[in-house]
Amino acid sequence: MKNHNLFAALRAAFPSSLDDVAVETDTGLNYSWRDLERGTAMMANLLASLGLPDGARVAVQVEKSVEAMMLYLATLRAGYVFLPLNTAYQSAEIEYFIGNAEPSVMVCSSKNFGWVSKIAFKAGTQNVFTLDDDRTGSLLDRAAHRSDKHEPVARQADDLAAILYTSGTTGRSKGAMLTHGNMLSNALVLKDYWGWKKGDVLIHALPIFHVHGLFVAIHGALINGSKMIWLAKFDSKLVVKKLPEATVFMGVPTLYVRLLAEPGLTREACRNMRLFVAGSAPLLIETFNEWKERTGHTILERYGMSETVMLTSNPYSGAERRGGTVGFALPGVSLRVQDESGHSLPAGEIGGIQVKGPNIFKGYWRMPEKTKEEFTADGYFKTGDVGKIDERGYIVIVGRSKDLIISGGYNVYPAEIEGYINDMPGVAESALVGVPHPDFGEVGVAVVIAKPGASLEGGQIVGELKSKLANFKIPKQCFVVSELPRNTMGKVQKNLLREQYKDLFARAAA
Ligand code: MCA
Ligand code: AMP
Repeated sequence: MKNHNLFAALRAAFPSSLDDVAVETDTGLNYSWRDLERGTAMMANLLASLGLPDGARVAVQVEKSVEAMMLYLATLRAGYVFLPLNTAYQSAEIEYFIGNAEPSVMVCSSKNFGWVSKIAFKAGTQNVFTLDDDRTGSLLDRAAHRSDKHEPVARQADDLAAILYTSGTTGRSKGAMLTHGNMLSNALVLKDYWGWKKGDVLIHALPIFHVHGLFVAIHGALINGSKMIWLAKFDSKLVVKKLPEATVFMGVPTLYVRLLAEPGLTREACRNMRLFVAGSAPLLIETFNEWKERTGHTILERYGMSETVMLTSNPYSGAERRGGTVGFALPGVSLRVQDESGHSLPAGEIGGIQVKGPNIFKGYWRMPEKTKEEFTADGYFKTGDVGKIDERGYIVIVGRSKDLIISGGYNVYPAEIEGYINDMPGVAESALVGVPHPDFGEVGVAVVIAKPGASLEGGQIVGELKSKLANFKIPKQCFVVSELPRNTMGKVQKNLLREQYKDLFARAAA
């Protein structure tokens, strides 16, 4: 019977000359395809030696490194379930994820071992390893003693490969369960749709704990046997320097905005480039146009979610790439726009975007009720994004029905931050809204009401949040006001707050 293990498919695409360079790092290290093959085999054998239960989760919060990527691949190879965690998450956030996912293995940076292992052991995790970005840590020490031969464990297309935490519409984070089949089908579609070819070189400058950097970029390069130029952290100068050696780049809009600020970004620097892909947040038309003017390249914008991997894309060839749109539904994906009563809308009309296809996730981890709510009776997933199909068939996202702020490509859920603010002494109520920002696209601004007699200070509230939450979730400003605008039902009118504060960061843009 065919093995649907995603790793097996990626491995099968490695070039026959295993000594070629697969990954070149910004510290001057070269990893060959053989290194990836052997390194992932040794890590997979280590995982196999731990006697983990079937479907065991391997939770990972480490700095970006090639070894961290290998750990992801090794987890697939060994047939377990990968659970990546943003390095910005702090203890309360990690405690929630570990408590919810109950991983059998936790891998963290050695500097965090003290607090992470405490949380993990308390939650029943039996194996806690360290992995640092300088090729050290107990994971590598232990894997070094293992065989470098390993047969990818047999998996069905429907078997779980990864869990990605995302908040979806409301409330606490939910684990989106992605299968081997979800990810492989998407990787194969994108290989074809984006015209991946022999000799392509990808600049990998995104974090590897979310869909964009971990799946779209890594799967894209590996399934095409393409070399990656690996940047541990996004650095606009370094990207510009490396552009002449590359053919493909992927980034969130903030990366494009920062690259445009580099005088070295010229047509000459992009002479070998074939494709610039943007996604994870709306790309402003100004950025799209400026990029075209400066580099001669038309950015290809696409749209996806943690629950679905990639859903739509502008065309690579054969038709125009239209700024301000996310292109067409990918082959195999059915996409429709519906109104609130469940009627499909004709082109041009705005409604909720719903999708179906082999890339759509299996459901939310241990939340069958929530999963049911997010699907229609005929099996479409409700994305929570609001959009329309334009007169030429291009999909345009106009907003979100979910209360979500996307800041620099990271999702911030107002309810979570409001919850923390509301728990502070002296706070009666709070609202977090997203406002335009020249660098991050959108950032959170908090508006707070004090309890009678309490005296609050915005800076202090921000300071307290910093000790509890990932840095990208921290409101860039916090205002203490005497009242919040409300509708007749008493509900806070966030649209009015967004309007009131929309120019807060406009000056920085000028
Ligand atoms: C950093 N800061 C931020 C953000 N990142 N503030 C708001 N939003 C952010 N995204 C703040 C920090 O809190 C800190 O503030 C200061 O900026 C410097 O932090 P540092 O980490 O040095 O920032 P940076 O290295 O300049 O990072 C900016 C970044 C990064 C490179 C744009 O945010 C990034 O890599 N974003 C990409 C996210 C991504 O991959 N998303 C894909 C999700 P202070 O100094 O006050 O402490 S996948 C997805 O969405 C779907 C499925 C899809 O379609 O792809
Ligand atoms: P995540 O929860 O990190 O998977 O983020 C998914 C959300 O990112 C989607 O539901 C959209 O709201 C947003 N998104 C992704 N790509 C785009 C895009 N090209 N334009 C606008 N929004 C996007």
